[in-house]
Amino acid sequence: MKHDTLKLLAELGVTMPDTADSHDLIARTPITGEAIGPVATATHQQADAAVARSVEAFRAWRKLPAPQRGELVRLLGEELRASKAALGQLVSIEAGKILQEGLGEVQEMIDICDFAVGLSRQLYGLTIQSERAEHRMMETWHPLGPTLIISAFNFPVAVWSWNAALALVCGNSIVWKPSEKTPLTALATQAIFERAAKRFGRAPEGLSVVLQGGRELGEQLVNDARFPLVSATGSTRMGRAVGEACAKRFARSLLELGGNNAAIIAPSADLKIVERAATFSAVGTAGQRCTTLRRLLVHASVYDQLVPRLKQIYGKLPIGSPVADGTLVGPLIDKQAYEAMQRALDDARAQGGTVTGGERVLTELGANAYYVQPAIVEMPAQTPVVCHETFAPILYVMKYSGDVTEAIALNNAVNHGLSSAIFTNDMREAERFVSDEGSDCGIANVNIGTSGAEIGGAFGGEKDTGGGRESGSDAWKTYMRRATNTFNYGSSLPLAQGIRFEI
Ligand code: UN1
Repeated sequence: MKHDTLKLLAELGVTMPDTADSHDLIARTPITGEAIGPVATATHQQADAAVARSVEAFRAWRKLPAPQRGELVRLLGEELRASKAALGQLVSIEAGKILQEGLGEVQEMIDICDFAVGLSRQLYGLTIQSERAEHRMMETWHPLGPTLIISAFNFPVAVWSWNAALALVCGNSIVWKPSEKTPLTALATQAIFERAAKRFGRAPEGLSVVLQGGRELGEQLVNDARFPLVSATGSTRMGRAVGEACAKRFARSLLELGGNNAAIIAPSADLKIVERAATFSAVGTAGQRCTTLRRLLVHASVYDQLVPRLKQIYGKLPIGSPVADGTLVGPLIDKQAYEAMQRALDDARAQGGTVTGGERVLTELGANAYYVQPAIVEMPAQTPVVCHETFAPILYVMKYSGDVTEAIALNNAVNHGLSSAIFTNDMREAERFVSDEGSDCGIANVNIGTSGAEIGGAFGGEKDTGGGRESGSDAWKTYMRRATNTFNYGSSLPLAQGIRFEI
C-alpha cells in the first residue's frame, strides 16, 4: 500500500521526504492502518510569514480583472480533469472512501471550477433608484482579502475547492489548513494548483498556500486579524470556537458543521427508490459525510415492508478495501471513530434500541484498520443518542403514525439543520415538507436521499450546522466586500430624508 501510494504521489507531483522530523504529521491510510510517510508541519513563524505572503498576493491578485482570474480557475479545472483518476485514488487511499466516491469528489472540484469560471464574468451588483434628483445608486462587489480555509478529513479536497474556486475568482488569496488526517491529498491538490498557476503565468507568489498542522496552528490562524473570512468545515465544537474567535475580531465566519439528517418515508413512498437512496445516504463514505442519513422516520403503514428489506440489503453490503472493485463500504477513518460508534450503539441499546450490525469486521486487513458492518438501530423514540451526531454508519429507524406534520416535527427536533428528505408521492406532503412550516434544514429534498448534493445549489445548513452557505447560488457574496455607491451628477446637493441643512 505504502509503495503504491508513494508512486501515486510522485505521479501527482508530490515527493515525500525520506526522513521524519519530530514535529511531522504521519500520513496514514485507513485501508490497512499503516503509515505512508511524514508530512512537515508549519511552525508559528512559518505560518505567520505565509500569511504575510498571502496578504501581498491578495494586493496583487485583486487588481487582475475577474474574468482573468477566472482563467486561472479554468486551468485548475483542466489540471483536475487530467489528474482525476490519480487524485480520486489518493482520496480513496487517504480518506478510505470507495473509489467511485473518490472520483466523485474530484468531479465535484471540476464542477465548482466550471461554475466559478462562469461566475468570474458575473459577480453582479445592483443599480438602485435614488430618492434624490440627478442621483444614482449602485452596489458593487470587491475582493475581500486573504481567505482561510479549514477542511475536514471526509471531503479532504472538494471542500477546499468550493472555497478556493469562489475565493479566487472573487479576488482573494487563500490559505488552507487541511485536516491532520488527510495531509497528502492537500499536498497533491496544491501541486495541481501550482501546475495551473504556472500555465497561467500571472498568479502572484503565495496566492494559494497550504499550512499543515494541528489545533494550535488552527487557533493561530483563526485569531489572525489578517483573515477577514474564515471558512471552516468540521465538528460543531470546532465551529463554535471558530465562530466565537471570528466574532471577537468582527471577521466573517462561514461554518459548515455536520448534520443529523433525517428522511421521512410517507405511506405513498416508492419503496424501491427508498431502498437505494437510504442505503447510499446512510452507508456511503462509511457514514462519514456531514450529509449522511442518520435518522429514518418511517410511517407505520410501510414499516414492516421497508425495515426488514433494508436489513436484508445491509446484510449483503460488500465491505472491504475501498480501492477494490465492487466494494460499497470502506473503513472508518480511525480507531477513535470506531470507538465513538461503539459508544453510540451501547447508548442506543441502553435507551431501548435494537441493534442489527455495527460490529467490527475484516480485522485481518490490519490491526489499525477499522471496518464495520453498518448498523440499523430500531428505536422506540428519538432518545438522546438519536439526537446526537455520531460520525459513523448508524441508521436510527423510528416509526411515526400521524400525518406529515408529526414527521416534520420529528425531523426538526434535533440541534443540527443540514439536510433532510421526504419520500412521498403525495403532492401536499411534499409541498408541506419544503414550505415555511416544513423542514428547517438548509437542504430539503423530495424523493432523493440526504447526501450527494450538486455544486450548483448553496450548500450548508441552520442551527448547529453553523448557518454558512458554500458552493453554488449566491454563496460567492460571502467572499466579497459589498459597497453602496451614491453618485450626484447634478449641481445641487439635496439631502436624503428631505433634511434641510443650510450653511
Ligand atoms: C461533507 O460531508 O462535508 O452533499 C460534504 C454531499 C457532498 C458534500 C458533502 N456533495 O454529500
